[in-house]
Amino acid sequence: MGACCGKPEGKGIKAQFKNGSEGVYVCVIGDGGVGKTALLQRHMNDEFDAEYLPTIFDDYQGPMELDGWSGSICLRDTAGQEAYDAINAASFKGCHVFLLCFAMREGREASLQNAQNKWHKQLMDGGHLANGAKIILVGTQKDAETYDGVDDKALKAAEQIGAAGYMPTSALMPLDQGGVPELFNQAVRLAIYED
Ligand SMILES: Nc1nc2c(ncn2[C@@H]2O[C@H](COP(=O)(O)OP(=O)(O)OP(=O)(O)O)[C@@H](O)[C@H]2O)c(=O)[nH]1
Ligand SMILES: [Mg+2]
Repeated sequence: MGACCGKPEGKGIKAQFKNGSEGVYVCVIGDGGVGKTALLQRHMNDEFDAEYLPTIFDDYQGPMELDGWSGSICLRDTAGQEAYDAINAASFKGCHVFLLCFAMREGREASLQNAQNKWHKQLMDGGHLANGAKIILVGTQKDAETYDGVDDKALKAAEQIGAAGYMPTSALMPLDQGGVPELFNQAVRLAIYED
């Protein structure tokens, strides 16, 4: 298993995404403070904000071009805080790809357990994976001091939940080092290409 990277060989674009007819919906989910909004900010604006402002929900829409395909992409930012579970469920609806985030930082081990138990369970229980939606397990904050065996644990978790792959990232690092463009490109590819 691996989620990286580049245009897949010999696969066509799904009919629903041809000619830009349907937009690609990508949703970031996971515990509060792991860095979901920071990933989106790095991806969209090439910016990083050290200040933590918890999200309730946010939607970003824009054009996207990849591998000669052009269409639109909608990025849905969700809340890690439990008080917003009901709003989150509305954001999960109809998404093609879930970026299921946990923090690789020392001291945030529980965020990987929650990715596997709490967040994946919410996707399953809500039927959000029923239409063939895909998951990438995303490690965030790889620039920080990380805990022992984080990559092995993440790979195992990714396999157990049937994720398409595991990608470690950093929103703090420059675009060409943090794995963020690769992550969003891979998310779009998972959505648009035939399996
Ligand atoms: N060092 C480092 N810090 C990060 C990174 N990503 C996010 N942070 C910091 O972690 C804190 C939380 O980031 P957010 O992106 O707001 O977290 P979130 O997952 O969106 O949190 P909620 O909206 O509450 O669910 C902020 O202070 C960020 O600056 C990263 O890649 N590296
Ligand atoms: Mg946020």
